[in-house]
Amino acid sequence: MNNNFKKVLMCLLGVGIYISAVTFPSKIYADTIQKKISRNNNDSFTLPSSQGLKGIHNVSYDHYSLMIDGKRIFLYSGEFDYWRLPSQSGWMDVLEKMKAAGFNAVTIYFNWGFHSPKQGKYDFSGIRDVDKLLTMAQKIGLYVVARPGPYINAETDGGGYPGWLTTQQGRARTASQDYTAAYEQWLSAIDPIIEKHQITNGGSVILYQVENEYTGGDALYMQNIRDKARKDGINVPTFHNDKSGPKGRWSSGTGAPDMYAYDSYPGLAAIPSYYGDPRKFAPNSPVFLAELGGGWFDPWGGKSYAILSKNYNANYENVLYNHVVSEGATMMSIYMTYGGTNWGYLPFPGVYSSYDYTAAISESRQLGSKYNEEKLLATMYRTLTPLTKTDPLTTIEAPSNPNLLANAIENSDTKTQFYILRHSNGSSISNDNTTLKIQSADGIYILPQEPGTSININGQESKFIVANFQLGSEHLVYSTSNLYTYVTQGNRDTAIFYGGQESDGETVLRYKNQPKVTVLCGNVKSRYDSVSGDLRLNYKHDGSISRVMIKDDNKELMLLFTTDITAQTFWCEDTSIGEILVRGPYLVRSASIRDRNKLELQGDTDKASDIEVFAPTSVNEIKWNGEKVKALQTSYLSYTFSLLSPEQVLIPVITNWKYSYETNEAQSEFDDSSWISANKTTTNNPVKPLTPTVLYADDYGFHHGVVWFRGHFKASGKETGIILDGEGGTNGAYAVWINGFYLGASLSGIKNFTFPKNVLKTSDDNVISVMVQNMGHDEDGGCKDTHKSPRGLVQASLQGDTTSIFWSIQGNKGGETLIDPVRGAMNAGGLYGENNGWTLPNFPDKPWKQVTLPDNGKQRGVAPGVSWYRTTFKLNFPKMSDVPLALYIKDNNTKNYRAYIYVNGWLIGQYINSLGPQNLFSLPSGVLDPNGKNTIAIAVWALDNNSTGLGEIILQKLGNYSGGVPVKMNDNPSYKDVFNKN
Ligand code: IPT
Repeated sequence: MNNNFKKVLMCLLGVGIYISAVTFPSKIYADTIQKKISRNNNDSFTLPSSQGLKGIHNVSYDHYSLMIDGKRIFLYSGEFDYWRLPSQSGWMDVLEKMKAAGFNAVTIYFNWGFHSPKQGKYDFSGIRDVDKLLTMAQKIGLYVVARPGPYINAETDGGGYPGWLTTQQGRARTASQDYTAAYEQWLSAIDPIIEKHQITNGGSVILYQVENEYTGGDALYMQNIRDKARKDGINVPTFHNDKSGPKGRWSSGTGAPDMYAYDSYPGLAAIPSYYGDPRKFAPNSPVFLAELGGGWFDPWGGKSYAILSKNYNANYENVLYNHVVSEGATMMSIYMTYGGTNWGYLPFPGVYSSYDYTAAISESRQLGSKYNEEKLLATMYRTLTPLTKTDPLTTIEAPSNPNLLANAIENSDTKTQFYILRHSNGSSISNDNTTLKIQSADGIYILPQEPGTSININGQESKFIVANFQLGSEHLVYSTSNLYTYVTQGNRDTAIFYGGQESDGETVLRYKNQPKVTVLCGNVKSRYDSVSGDLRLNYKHDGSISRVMIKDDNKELMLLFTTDITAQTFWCEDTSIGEILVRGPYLVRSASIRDRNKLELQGDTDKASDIEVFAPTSVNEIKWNGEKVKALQTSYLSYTFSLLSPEQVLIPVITNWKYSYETNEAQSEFDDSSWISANKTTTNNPVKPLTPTVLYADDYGFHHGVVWFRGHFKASGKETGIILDGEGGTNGAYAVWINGFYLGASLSGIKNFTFPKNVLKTSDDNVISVMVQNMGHDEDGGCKDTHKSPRGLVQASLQGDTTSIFWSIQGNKGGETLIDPVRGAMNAGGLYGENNGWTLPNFPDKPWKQVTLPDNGKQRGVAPGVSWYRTTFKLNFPKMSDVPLALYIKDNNTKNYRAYIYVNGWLIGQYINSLGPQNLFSLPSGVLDPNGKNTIAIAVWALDNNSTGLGEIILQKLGNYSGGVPVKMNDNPSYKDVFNKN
């Protein structure tokens, strides 16, 4: 073992460990509890605790911050939209992970279309049970920022509007009569649920958003949503989300909600300096980012989230968020914090099934570097309570290095100062050293004082320098390290400071009398100046943890200096006896105290892990996930124990595929007599059809997935072809047959299809079959009714003669009256297989043909159109494990086919082989049974002769964690249940 490594190890484990299964006299630190409730700095406090939120509270705000019961909070929220995770246990997992990272709130869009298959019908059951979701958030201890629209945007079908709303005459997002009646109906359904969960009624909802990025001019519309909310009992503050930077829309006058808020997605462009601007036109609101970019979405044919995450990375977040705070923001919500999956027909045409967004918590609920970074930031913002009441500090001198920029803010009561340093070009990755002059109540200093050292900004990062701050019982003059957090246990405070690998650190504290400084571990120089009372510590940040104990009278301060990466291995958990620190595991979900001195930790591990716990010395037993551990006490006054690596799991190879062709609708003998006659001659749609009757799917109650048209005509014999305009939205496609003969396919738009010789039956019935794929409804971001862009056929004219065609239409079985309400509107498409239960568990596929994958359809003589592949596989994962799985489609992208992937009857992904980029589909547990039989059904739509068949299908393990949230399976109706077969 080399010496350096030995040192690191010793520093991590503590020298002179004395072994004892923890049993020592239990002292009760009652005073600790009192102290925790109000951190001694100002009047802020850190509700909600991990013990959940209880009681009735009120919400107010001023120019500086939001207040709960008059106490200021820094709102660090994250967007999590439940409808992109069809699993209640998944919700629990995501919310616990947010709480564990230090988020104190969750922001939720409520999606109207997700709950309403039909006008007047609203469903809040199962995966739509938002009452349960809000109860979960409260129990976990998260405030909720509620955003029920009615319009939400969010890259989802119609921007959150239900399909049936596209048939209205009145313009959406205005005060038009029919639209008003419709959205009031939605609010009457959702508001009472939100109302009940308001913090003012004993829940945890603290804010309510009115509309979303409304750039239309209808003030009465905006006013009415707010009035309606008030009528429905919403009494927490309302706000709006102004579009793309602080433009001041709806900050005052008719239609203005209580507070002003806006969104900002600077992306990779220069970081704007507008964050404090709302103070000019909304002087009574705190600086509130209702959405602050935590990544970005990827379109069909896009780069892929793997590539995007290289740019929207942890460093990007570090620089952007600290900058936003440096301009006075005290309320922010990171969009997205968990993006999830556009399962079913949730996406608008611009996005594919994964909505990972490069968010802190990945689509498969996994944690990586962005999560870890956000944990550092969220915890710091919460720890630095004086951040909740600051004004800009305008007297600041520029840093000595001109490549760098410093912003400063100061608390107007405590005079605590925050200097935020970064490269003036936010995405610069150069290494720069500087000094910085500061002037606080403690004096004037040039940082750092230690000769030969400097403040290092290495690469894309920022420094958050705190000065004149009450750190527990002690006074921090300043530190050039970032403060992660501190905890108070009895008469001891423990604080963690960090900086980049090998960067210089200087921390100065003030003591009346020279304290006793003991460097327990690492290389830390200390010097005391008896004139100023300054105790200055100098060190370098490295991967080991330098530990310094400072004793003064009977107070102790333990300082831990380390790197950002090592700091990220710490978890800060609130318990009834104060906050504790846990270092080492992949995740600590929660900590609690039982019987006064027994510590119970809940968490996840991804490998064998050495754990260190900083807890009050009263603790005499530690349990990890319910199991007592052998804890040792270290010479650093902490406890250590080890956890084993997760059990290995076996992932089955998927075989035994069954195959069947469908596309029955294309055959001339197909009986379409039960179909709806497409005979409407008028439509409210602003786009007027070029056909004698209306051929818009939505006008006939078919809002999602594929619709089929069959057009009958008596041929004169002169017809030479047909011009069609099939509209499924961007990236949509349609396919055409005449009398069962395949004419070809086209992307959304106009195409001329020529009839080959001898397919027409003169003076007889001929049938044109058209299959149109709906990629979802457009959003209505511009308030132009664009969600009404037609889906279906806009034009259909025979060439060569003026022969009339009589059309009928078929979409998802039952239309707005769902045959499978459990899985809901977003799971209901109109393929033959979808309408006949081929997607469902236990569908009798015995008679189907056996095939192996990859399947070369052409070799087998398969015609273009739709084929299905079905199989089952079993899983049997260990108890208390979380093994995220994904389904990988492996094929070359030259083939022109599209696929719908069903798992246990849930459409978990749409695939376009020629477009990509997605070929890995996350399988949410709850949909997937980790301990049972699972059914896969894949519909493959080949758009040409050479593209039939399917590539390889591989089940992939994305991770293996011990811990997790026990999976509660969704209601999962089988073929028999849905089709009443027995
Ligand atoms: C902002 C929307 O409010 C949100 O719903 C979502 O669409 C997000 O953008 C992008 O993912 S729109 C803003 C970027 C103009």
